[in-house]
Amino acid sequence: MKELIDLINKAHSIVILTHYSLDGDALGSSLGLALALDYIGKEVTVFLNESIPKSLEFLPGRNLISSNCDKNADLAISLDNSDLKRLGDGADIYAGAKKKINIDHHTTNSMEANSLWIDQNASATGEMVYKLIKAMGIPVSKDIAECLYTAIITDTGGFRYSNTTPDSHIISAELIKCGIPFARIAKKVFDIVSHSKMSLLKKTIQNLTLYCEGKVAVSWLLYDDIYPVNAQSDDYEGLVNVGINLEGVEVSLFIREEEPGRFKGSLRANDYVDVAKIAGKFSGGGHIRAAGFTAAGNPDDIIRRVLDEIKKEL
Ligand SMILES: [Mn+2]
Repeated sequence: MKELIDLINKAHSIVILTHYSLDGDALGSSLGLALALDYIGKEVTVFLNESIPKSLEFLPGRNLISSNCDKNADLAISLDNSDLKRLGDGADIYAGAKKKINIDHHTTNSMEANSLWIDQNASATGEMVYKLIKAMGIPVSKDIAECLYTAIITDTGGFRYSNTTPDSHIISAELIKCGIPFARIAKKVFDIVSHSKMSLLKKTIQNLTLYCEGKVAVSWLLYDDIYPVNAQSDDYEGLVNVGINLEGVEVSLFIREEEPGRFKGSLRANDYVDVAKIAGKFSGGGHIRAAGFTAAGNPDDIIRRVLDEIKKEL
């Protein structure tokens, strides 16, 4: 911690970087730290080269975001990112900075830095940023608290995932004391559904079909379902869960036609099936209970081929 603070104190221009395909922890921890460093007079920017998901548009500190950052900053701080490639266009900015700090909670991390702080027990990078801000003696404003609270609730699924710790709750309690509208934040992050997502959900539920005595749920969206509703990438998030959360289901398969004839598949399992192995048969991959793949051709054929592999693993 002393080493980190020393590097920060010596720097004037600081660029904060995080992984692409932004999530609540990536953006929340980045904006929370940026607001804190801005408060103590640093020239700080958060590098982003993608649009902010609608569910996170409410986060404060967006004036500190830029897609055009100093390539020779005094200090680059990488947050919530385990791999240089996942910084996307930010990789050059990280490489060009005079000093580098890497703060993350992933189990594997291949980032090089002058100072590393990896805590696999932290539920979110936002938790670590909270500890850093406190250690630096910077007051946690309501805006900072909103950012860090969002980071923690998104990475813990609202304190429901197994990565939740007493610290996640203790820090969140401190953040709530700052007067943040926590119920409104949770609603924005977890509950509000866009009109296009609602259309996709309706169709996903309509198409849901059960196999293997109800142990396997399959659903799909065709290009003609997706194209007219003008869906954004985060509108697809969680559609595979419609099947996996149905009572009695062990494996859920969801495919969507990204472009005519090209499908993206998601697989989820509840307790015992290794879906990474199944995805591997289609040149995909992932984790044992959550995996994905891509496939080309006719949807009935793709579903039949994946079902054959699922049956072998059930
Ligand atoms: Mn995270």
